[in-house]
Amino acid sequence: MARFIDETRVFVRAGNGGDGAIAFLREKYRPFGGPSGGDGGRGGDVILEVDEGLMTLLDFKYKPRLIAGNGEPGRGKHQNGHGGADLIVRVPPGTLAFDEDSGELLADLVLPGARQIIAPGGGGGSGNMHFVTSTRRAPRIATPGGAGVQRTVRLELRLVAEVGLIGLPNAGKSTLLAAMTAAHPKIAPYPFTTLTPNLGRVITGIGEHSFSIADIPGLIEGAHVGHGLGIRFLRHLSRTRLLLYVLDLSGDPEKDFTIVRNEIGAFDANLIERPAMIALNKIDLLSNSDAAAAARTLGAHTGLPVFEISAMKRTGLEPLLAELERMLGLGAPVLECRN
Ligand SMILES: Nc1nc2c(ncn2[C@@H]2O[C@H](COP(=O)(O)OP(=O)(O)OP(=O)(O)O)[C@@H](O)[C@H]2O)c(=O)[nH]1
Ligand SMILES: [Mg+2]
Repeated sequence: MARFIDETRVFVRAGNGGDGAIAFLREKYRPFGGPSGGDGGRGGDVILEVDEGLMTLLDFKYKPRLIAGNGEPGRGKHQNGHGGADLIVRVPPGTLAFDEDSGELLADLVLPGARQIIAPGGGGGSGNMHFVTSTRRAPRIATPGGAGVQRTVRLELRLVAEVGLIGLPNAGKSTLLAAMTAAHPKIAPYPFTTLTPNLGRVITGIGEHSFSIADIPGLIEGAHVGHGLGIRFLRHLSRTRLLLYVLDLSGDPEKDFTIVRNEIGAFDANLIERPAMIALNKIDLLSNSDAAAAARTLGAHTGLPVFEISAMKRTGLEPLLAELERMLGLGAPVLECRN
């Protein structure tokens, strides 16, 4: 499996502009013709462009220097230099770019095909043909090309998903993702099976709508002070519109809810305000009446809608998906790939 990298640094350098030329026309019968030095070409830009097929910044580990082409100098006979080639760098949806030194946000790219220049190329210099005046017929003046911007850029990925799955390790988040989408995350009966986020897409209606779900590694008490895998993956919840708590009915779901809620609140208090609901999972392990009673208590305790499900047996998923869609404002759901 490809390694998931959601933060990295790259050095970027845009192209320098080409210098303007100093030249004079020397034609037969006109040995002292006018100034003819052309302009330098502008330097290429370094541009980020979203590629929907990418989900990690891993490529940049192997390609930490991104350099665009320099502009060519101007030439005689009024010829301008060619511009330097832009460097177009593909990044996953959800990529942010910051200037490492100033902290300035240079790009926040979400939609497929979205583009942003993160280092502009230098302008081309002017050739001497522009410096003629009535008193200065043969200027020996041209301007140099401008320097391209160079900077260290911190790239950060915040996955683009409408729904974020959160819960303790082993609650069944990855199982639920696999049940609702075509994703094939690793699932196993021990904590911290998921080490990096997984994304899946739920296709709804006749395929015209869809929304994506992020399954992030499980949280434990004290995650915000580094316990377990910590809270660094919680950044992937920042773009979600809705949080889905996955709680294991066979444990203590009320206590687990409180732990998870406290941890996400310690990371970012705004996350607590986000619309949320609960998938009370593993109902296959209890009798129907016990499950229903637990769901009622949990609903009263949390004030959130509670759905009784078995992600493993794929029961109770339709009402859950219908409510997710309703809250996201989409049409009726059709599950992708429910073998
Ligand atoms: N009986 C039962 N077991 C389930 C259900 N859903 C998940 N499991 C099991 O619970 C275990 C953990 O499931 P995962 O989907 O890996 O849990 P997770 O929340 O992704 O765990 P982490 O990745 O460690 O955070 C696996 O053995 C699953 O088969 C369910 O509805 N019923
Ligand atoms: Mg998992």
